[in-house]
Amino acid sequence: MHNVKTRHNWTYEEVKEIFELPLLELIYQAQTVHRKNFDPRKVQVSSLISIKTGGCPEDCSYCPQAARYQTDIEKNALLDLETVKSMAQKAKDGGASRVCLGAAWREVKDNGDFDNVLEMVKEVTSMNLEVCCTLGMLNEDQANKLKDAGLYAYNHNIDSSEDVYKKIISTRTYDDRLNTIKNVRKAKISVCSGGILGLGEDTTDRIEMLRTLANMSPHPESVPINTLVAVKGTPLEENNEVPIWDWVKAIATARIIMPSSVIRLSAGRIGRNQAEQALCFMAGANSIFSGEKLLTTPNPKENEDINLFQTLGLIPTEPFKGAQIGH
Ligand code: SAM
Ligand code: DTB
Ligand code: SF4
Repeated sequence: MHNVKTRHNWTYEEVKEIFELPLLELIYQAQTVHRKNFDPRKVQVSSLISIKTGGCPEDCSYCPQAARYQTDIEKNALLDLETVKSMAQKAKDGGASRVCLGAAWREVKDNGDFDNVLEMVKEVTSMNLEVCCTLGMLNEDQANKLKDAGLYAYNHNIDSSEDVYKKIISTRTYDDRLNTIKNVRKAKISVCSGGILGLGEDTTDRIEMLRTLANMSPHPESVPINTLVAVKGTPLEENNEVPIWDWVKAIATARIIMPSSVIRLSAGRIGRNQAEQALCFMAGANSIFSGEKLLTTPNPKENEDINLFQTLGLIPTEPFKGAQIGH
């Protein structure tokens, strides 16, 4: 049995040994670690708001928002403050403790749009909501400005192993990604970083991705584990749906090697039944994205999630009561 001591020096072999445990043993160990660190009934609920949709110059093969792929999404320029506030209020009324403002940008630029985002961060934070942003690459100065505006968390995923990353994105490097995460960390903003299953990776890549996250010091406070939402028009449109067992395995391994992080059952919940999602919670997931849309793709409807929480006896976490920064 793996104890709950937080470590940042995992070897590939150690993570592999956990990842390849017999599945029910893995779930049991993950649930045991989970209960030592968290209230097992509490699940943190985040809601995504796409503040700037589509037209992105990057070539991430999975992403419907990349300008170079012909996908059926509704593009828009940066939303105005009032629209964002009313969407945030709706998310709060629906039980969300965090809203994540997402922009289809390669990087933040020091311009009027960024000033408007800083204003959104201030206003939404004052509604007693945790605000997370995902805006692409950031330098140290921009991270500090977001922190000063009250930003609670910043999402920047490593997506997969470095090897797979090179195959799915050519317009930036894994090191660019890690560097932004460092800038966020330096600004004392809570880090949200995870990945996507179903990009064509093998088990080795999944283990490497989880090991890279677990060897960050401190661990990301929040770790979204997405499964690919295959979107027509993107290079990965024909990829197969990730089997639920693969999702459970990745979540359980993440739970054991990052015992105090919030593990988010992220994109890809739509079409998964209650029993499948319950297995993910048993394996240590303790966060979801709520709302009928992720950024551009569908997510379970509000009443389905209310029903899920009722059936499983889950309770949404209050704002600012999740994982503390720096473990
Ligand atoms: N442009 C910024 C960036 O790339 O960091 C922020 C927005 S981007 C859409 C945020 C994350 O969404 C990506 O890093 C990726 O992990 C995830 N994502 C995008 N498209 C996805 C898809 N089709 N299925 C699952 N996850 C996806
Ligand atoms: C994360 O890991 N997943 C979210 C959030 N962080 C920004 C995004 C999922 C996007 C899924 C595809 C879409 O809806 O466009
Ligand atoms: Fe752009 Fe982010 Fe989509 Fe990549 S994942 S194409 S950077 S919006």
